[in-house]
Amino acid sequence: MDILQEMSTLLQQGRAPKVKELVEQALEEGLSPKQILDEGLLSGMGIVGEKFKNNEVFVPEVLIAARAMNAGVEVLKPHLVKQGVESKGTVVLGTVKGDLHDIGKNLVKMMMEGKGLKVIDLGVDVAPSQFIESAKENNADIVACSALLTTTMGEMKEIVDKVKESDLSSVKVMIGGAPITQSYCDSIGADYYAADAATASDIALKICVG
Ligand code: B12
Repeated sequence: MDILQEMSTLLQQGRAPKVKELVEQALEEGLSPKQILDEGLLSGMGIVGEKFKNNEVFVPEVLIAARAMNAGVEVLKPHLVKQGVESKGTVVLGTVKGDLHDIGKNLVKMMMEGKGLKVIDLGVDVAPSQFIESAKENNADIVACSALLTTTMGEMKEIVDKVKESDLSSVKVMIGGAPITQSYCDSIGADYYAADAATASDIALKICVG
């Protein structure tokens, strides 16, 4: 089997040490870091994302595959920076104030990173002002907010209002989490809603690269 195809398969199986080894081997064989990233790691993560969206694999498999992806990316990182591969866009991501649920947010982060986006993860219990400050500091394309509680989802309206009030007119607000719906998204004037991490990363990439 071709080394990149093998890397993709092992990543889907979540075999982090093997993936790391193959990335090292591919670099030694002279493959370009970008080719390894696109055709080995991102291709594998893309397949996992599709399967997750179709309920063919579940949260544990995605987390394990993402760990394998991270192991491979760690080896590639210095080479990618050297080669000047730029990130495709910047997303400021967090779980809203009062809410400590982060499993879904972390999946969104992994899938977005898997698409080549830079994700600034503000963690959980993030106040609206923190989203705004970070978006300004990092020249973000997207502010992405997660909420799992009906009592905290109202925070998203404040974030949307604050983005509109500040000089961040080109920044899009994306929202998600179990209680969030498209109609809620429309009612608070947020730009995008996605029901799952794979769709969230597809939309984010489209926003950033057109
Ligand atoms: C795990 C869990 C916890 C864990 C959280 C651990 C952690 N590190 O996250 C713990 C035990 C800490 C917890 C605590 C609480 N929980 Co809780 N919890 C859950 C549970 C069982 C699973 C949530 C989860 O991780 N799902 C798996 C992930 C993968 O799914 P997800 O988050 O929905 O994310 C997906 C999508 O929504 C989307 N997505 C998520 N974020 C984003 C963001 C963007 C931008 C986009 C586009 C998409 C997107 O993509 C993800 C992947 O596809 C849910 C039940 C449920 N059905 O949701 C209850 C649930 C959310 N919890 C609930 C409650 C009540 C609480 C507590 C108040 C309980 C208590 N009395 O203390 C506390 C609140 C603590 C707090 N302040 O946040 C209720 C909420 C009810 C409501 N109507 O608001 C639920 C629904 C359980 C229930 N049926 O009662 N909880």
